[in-house]
Amino acid sequence: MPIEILLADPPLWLTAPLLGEPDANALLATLDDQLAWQRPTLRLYGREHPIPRHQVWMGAPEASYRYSGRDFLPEPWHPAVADLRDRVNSALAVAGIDAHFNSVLLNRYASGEERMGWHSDDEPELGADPLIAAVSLGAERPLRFRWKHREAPAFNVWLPHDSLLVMGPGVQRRLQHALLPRRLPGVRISLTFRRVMSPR
Ligand SMILES: O=C(O)CCC(=O)C(=O)O
Ligand SMILES: [Mn+2]
Repeated sequence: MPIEILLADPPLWLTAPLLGEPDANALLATLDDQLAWQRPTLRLYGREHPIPRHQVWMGAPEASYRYSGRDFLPEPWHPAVADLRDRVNSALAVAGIDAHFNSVLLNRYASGEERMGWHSDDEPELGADPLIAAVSLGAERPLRFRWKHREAPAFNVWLPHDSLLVMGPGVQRRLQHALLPRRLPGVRISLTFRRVMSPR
């Protein structure tokens, strides 16, 4: 698997292809068809707003997780997602990284209008300096990064079908990321693997 080093410090790596076209296409179709996609609402300035995408939180039974001010109990592992988790864990083990992901947030964007706003994945449950690995399937979209202290210009990372983006230690502390709306067609599903450190 060729690895493209986007940033050395903090480490930001992209690798593609991850599974190969036939397996990636089959996984996209399986997830699209078989998961119980949800569109929870968020309370903003006293009003409820449905999130601008669908999602499923999946993981080990004890890995409950707080995200955007809400508690989520994980869905049990879907076998196809558990297989992908094992592949991502072993891909990182080859690079000497002990990832042990025990949970994943799956996001489904029906089109380029659907999005995720600026944030860092820095919830306390993820530990001091989390490692996050994001698998992208379907429509290619840019993930935009900006430095919290504006020490360098913001930049885009285009995430092709069947790719793996590794956000290493320091990325969540020093940068934010967002999937901004774009006039692009096509369904995209991302899976952001995480390790919940202090399961409750
Ligand atoms: O869809 C993406 O690539 C971004 C998802 C993301 O940032 C997240 O799940 O925290
Ligand atoms: Mn994120």
